[in-house]
Amino acid sequence: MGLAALALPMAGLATLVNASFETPEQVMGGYSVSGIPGWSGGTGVWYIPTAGFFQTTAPDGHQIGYSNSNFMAQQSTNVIGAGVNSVTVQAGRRHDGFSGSFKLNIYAGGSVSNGVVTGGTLLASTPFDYNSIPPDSFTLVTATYTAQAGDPVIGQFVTVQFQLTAGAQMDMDDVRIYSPDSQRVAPTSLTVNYGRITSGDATKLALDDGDALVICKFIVPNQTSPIVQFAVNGNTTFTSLTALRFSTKAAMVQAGSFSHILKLYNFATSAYEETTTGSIGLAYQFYDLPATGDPNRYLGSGGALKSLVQIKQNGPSTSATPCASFDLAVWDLLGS
Ligand SMILES: [Ca+2]
Repeated sequence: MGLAALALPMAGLATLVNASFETPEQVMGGYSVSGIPGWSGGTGVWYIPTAGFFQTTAPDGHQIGYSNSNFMAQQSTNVIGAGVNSVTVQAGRRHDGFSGSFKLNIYAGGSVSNGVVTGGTLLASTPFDYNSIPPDSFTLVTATYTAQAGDPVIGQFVTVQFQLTAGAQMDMDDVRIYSPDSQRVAPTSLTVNYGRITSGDATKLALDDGDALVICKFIVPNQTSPIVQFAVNGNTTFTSLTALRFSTKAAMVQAGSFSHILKLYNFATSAYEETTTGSIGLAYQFYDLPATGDPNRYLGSGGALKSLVQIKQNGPSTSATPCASFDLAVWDLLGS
């Protein structure tokens, strides 16, 4: 697969605050009721499943957002660009009768208060009817606006709104914005430092499609060393970045106690920095490492990008040579 095929200008970076509703962190089955950080007009976040109320896991992370209000909104730092602009959300239906239907609205600009958008331009509105999906499930809802060159909304901030249209409660997760100033870049190559590839190659990391790269423990130099470590390299056509996030979707193949670690490569200092560590088990999870500060230190000459993925073993496993599956490893960028 060539470089051009791996740069997917349609895909994007959620530049919304708390787009996956993981803040504030709840205990399993727990929920908050006093607003959602980042969101105007929302009610709370909820760590599902909860027996009798929502009997499935969150589409992304552990928690979903829910609102018992008529409106919920947030203005992003994405701007409308010439071309295709879209917003997606995982819209959910609860187990019980307290579900609701809503519209996903995209505005250009405006100001947000109590979930209501004032002064903006409504660009797209897609209805979600909770009766269209089974209880305890989610479905992807997309609203799209195509801006032609010279469109006066170009350059205005993308504002996302959820508008209750029927029933009691809006339930959602994983809000994403795709705009022409954003780019998703998949690795063009990878270098395995620890572990041995048993299936797949760098091309398996481009899409969240269940077709994974599998790397197993092999020769480990010492007990503190990761059992799996690989660097991924990619290239963007952007020459300047305003935001960067490296994400993976990964799972262990065998049971045990393991950590999943991501690091970003600073081309200015020739060293890895910024790390996120999470636990990794048998179920696929998404892991995100957003850059802090000026992301241009992570942009090398010719648009080079480099990040590191590690698996550490923290205790016994059912296998002497445990394996990890990596379905996705991508950089989401905002820039030009
Ligand atoms: Ca979530």
